[in-house]
Amino acid sequence: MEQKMMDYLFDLQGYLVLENTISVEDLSEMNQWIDDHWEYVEQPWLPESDNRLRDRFRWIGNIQTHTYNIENGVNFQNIIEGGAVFERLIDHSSWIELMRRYINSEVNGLSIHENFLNVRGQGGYIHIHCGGHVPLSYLTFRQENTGEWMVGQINLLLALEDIGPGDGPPVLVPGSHNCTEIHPRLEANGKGLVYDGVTGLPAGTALATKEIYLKAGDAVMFTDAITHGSAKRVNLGYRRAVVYRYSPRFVRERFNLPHSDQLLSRLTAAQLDIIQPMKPQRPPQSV
Ligand SMILES: O=C(O)CCC(=O)C(=O)O
Ligand SMILES: [Fe+2]
Repeated sequence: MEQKMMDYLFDLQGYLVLENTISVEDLSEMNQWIDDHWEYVEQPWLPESDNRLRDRFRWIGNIQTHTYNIENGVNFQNIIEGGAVFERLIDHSSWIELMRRYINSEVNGLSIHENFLNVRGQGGYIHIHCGGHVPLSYLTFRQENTGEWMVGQINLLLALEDIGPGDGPPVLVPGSHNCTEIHPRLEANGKGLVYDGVTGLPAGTALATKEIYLKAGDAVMFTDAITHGSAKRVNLGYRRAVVYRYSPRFVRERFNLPHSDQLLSRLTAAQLDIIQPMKPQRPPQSV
């Protein structure tokens, strides 16, 4: 699609669907990674105890089995530690120039706020969250005075298998990044919420949401300012997706998970600039 058309649609809707973004080899390699780690899908967390869920997350090297809420399924956080195929996604040519353009990386630099692989079984979903009403620092979209791009976070959700009706697709409220009215499900006692922790309902049943269907290898990129979540997965089996969130370099990593020396030594200079945008500074070693 022509750049001008993409700009118009991204501005208007707050999201773009990118088709066929990655090779079939990369797709099957990522699916193979999931198959190889299936025991973590079946038993993502350490046995129940008095500990909070976050104390029960497991580790595969530097990758953490995480969830925001148990119904979201398992997030393999820090999946860039999972091998070359996940490293390639950091600055993949199918989307990196769009990220740079809309985040305005010439001024803001570029970083990844969070990267994970999500596997979600039957009954799983995400509650509705975000929207134009939320005063969260990285939910910017444009510079107010000049109108230049200044998107504070763009999520890239890549489907590793087809995601259709009943598969628990992501849902978005098109245009809601520009909406000042509070989405009805995000209003409690006259105040706007960031996240619907009140109703416990899947986002797919909320007003004005649109299900986004993706073929394996397609991706949806959306401003985190848009009101979104996912529909409940009613079909058997599991939804497989990868999420990388791009932000200005001033936005710190969400969970501060470790980068191994091996990973850092393998990354290209361009990838390293994204993963470690603020290089650690140390005084010179005294002898
Ligand atoms: O899992 C989904 O479909 C939605 C994910 C989501 O809310 C996000 O990536 O910010
Ligand atoms: Fe989200």
